[in-house]
Amino acid sequence: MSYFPDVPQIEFEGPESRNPLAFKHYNPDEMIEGQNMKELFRFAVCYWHTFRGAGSDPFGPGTMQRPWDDGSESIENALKRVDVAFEFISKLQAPCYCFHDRDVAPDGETLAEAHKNFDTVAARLKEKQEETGIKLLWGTANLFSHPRYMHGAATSCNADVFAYASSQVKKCLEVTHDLGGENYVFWGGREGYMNLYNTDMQRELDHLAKFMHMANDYAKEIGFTGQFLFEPKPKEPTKHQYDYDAAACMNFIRNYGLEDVVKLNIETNHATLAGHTMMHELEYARIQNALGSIDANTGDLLLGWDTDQFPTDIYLTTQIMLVLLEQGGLKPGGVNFDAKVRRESFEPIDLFHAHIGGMDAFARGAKIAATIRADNALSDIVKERYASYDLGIGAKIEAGEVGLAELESYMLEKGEVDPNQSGRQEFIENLVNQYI
Ligand code: XLS
Ligand code: NI
Ligand code: NI
Repeated sequence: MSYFPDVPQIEFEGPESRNPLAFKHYNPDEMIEGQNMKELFRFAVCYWHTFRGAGSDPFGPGTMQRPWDDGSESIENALKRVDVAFEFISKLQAPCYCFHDRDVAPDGETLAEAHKNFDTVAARLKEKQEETGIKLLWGTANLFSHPRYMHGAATSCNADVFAYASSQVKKCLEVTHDLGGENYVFWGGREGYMNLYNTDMQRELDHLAKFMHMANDYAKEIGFTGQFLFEPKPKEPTKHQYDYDAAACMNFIRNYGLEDVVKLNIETNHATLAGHTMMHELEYARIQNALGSIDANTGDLLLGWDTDQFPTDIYLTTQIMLVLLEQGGLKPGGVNFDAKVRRESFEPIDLFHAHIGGMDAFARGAKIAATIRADNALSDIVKERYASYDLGIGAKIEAGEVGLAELESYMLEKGEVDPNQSGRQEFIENLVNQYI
């Protein structure tokens, strides 16, 4: 039984191909800086947007045609969706997938029933993983959709809600572990606040940290050695999200002694909502050994919210790959398409076009970034720019050999600084354009 009978296995056909159902640049076996593309990207398809996204928005209901889905919350429907998902992911040659507990399995009337539903579907996921070799990049719990999470989960003012969320995380860790998941993600959902008049920020942050420590303790108990990831996002749904950006997350992580436990899962559209570029967020995480994984998507320049579009911009993917190659890849993390097709792109085939385009955009970005790196085109410029710290007084500053007094004597004797040099931004932008 095939759910995509008209779609063949997607193969690499090269840049000259005009076949929309073929890769022009993503070639799983092609080597980039000593790794093949499959291992370099570890592409993942996300379950929530791709198999649960209905295309609804605040102005109207869903538009998606998903002929296999009866729209019900039945177990049968959920099990059928697993078959659809694995056919899709296999045909796409994506090695991994990601889910929330409530994407894959129906919620229950009680927590016990929800656990049972999750187990039933997880058994099918496991079978399909074994059959296809597709791996679970990460699991996570949905701690934001159900009305009980109106005030947040770990940061809710209601201790029972904290307990419920903890139970969901416990179960989701068990399932993620059982499915060989390589990471576990915390996206804050509603972990933030709308108004300080009714909020004890200190207590909420303490609770969030306790929550993560408990998850880590439990992971150790069950032998889950996957990487924990904290996913920054500045707004939506609350006004002040505690996980605003990479810097806010790192400060939280250090403040609460989580630096050996949690890395970051950086998402493009979240970076831009925070007023940063994706490259900034990635580099900020990387230099602190905290770049764990990425959620690949993009926002829209003219729309100010989390549109989660598929990334097709080669400048964006080139910038991302400059950082990822510098780190030598993301393993055990990967590139998860936390992206959804537009509401107007409602046919199943659009899911293929979207992912093929995203994978090709990353492959092209990687090739361009690797060439820039092979030529040392940017690294030489940066090195040269800081050369004054390689010798003389600069080297002494970096080595901690001088203080204010020594620097004052140095400057009194010298009188004036060496002349500054041009930053050459326009020249460098032109240079990058030559590689695109
Ligand atoms: C939402 C987040 C979410 C996380 C997983 O904006 O990106 O999809 O990746 O909970
Ligand atoms: Ni995400
Ligand atoms: Ni998002």
